[in-house]
Amino acid sequence: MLSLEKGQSLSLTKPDGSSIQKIRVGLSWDVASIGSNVDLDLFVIHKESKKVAFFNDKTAISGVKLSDDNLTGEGEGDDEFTELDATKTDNGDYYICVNIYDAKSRKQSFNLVNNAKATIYNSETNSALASYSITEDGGQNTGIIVAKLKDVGGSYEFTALGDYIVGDINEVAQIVFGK
Ligand SMILES: [Ca+2]
Repeated sequence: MLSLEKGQSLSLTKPDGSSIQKIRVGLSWDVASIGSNVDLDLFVIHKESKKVAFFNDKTAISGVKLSDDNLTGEGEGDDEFTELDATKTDNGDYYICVNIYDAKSRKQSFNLVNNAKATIYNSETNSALASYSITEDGGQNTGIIVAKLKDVGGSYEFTALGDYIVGDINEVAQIVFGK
């Protein structure tokens, strides 16, 4: 499987060059803390429409689905994922983000989280296309803008970002809207 570096882009096409219309991006992480759980939440922002799909409003963006909310990061494989359907999404930039739930009052940050990794799949065939490991130390940050999926008209281009930020979902959304 292809391993992407920060900033690297990939056109999501089949070997014959045709576009893959259904894409899944899964996120896995290990929690390093002893004691209280760290609840990471995957969410998706569509920059152009300023819509945000998150655990409390999973269907906010047409063509974007979210998995069930994993509260602890326990379990094998992807802990949370999103699926995008290029026949239903609009052109523009979809940002895949992750945030620590209630980080401020729980006094948690990404220094408690290890081995954050995004995997991109062809959702039609359930085959993994590429992965992106976020290797930097997360320090006191509470969120990551993991990647951008650009809908270029019926197909997607993936860009690995891995930008750490401090803020809750609303604050992350404001940062993305300003990009
Ligand atoms: Ca969660």
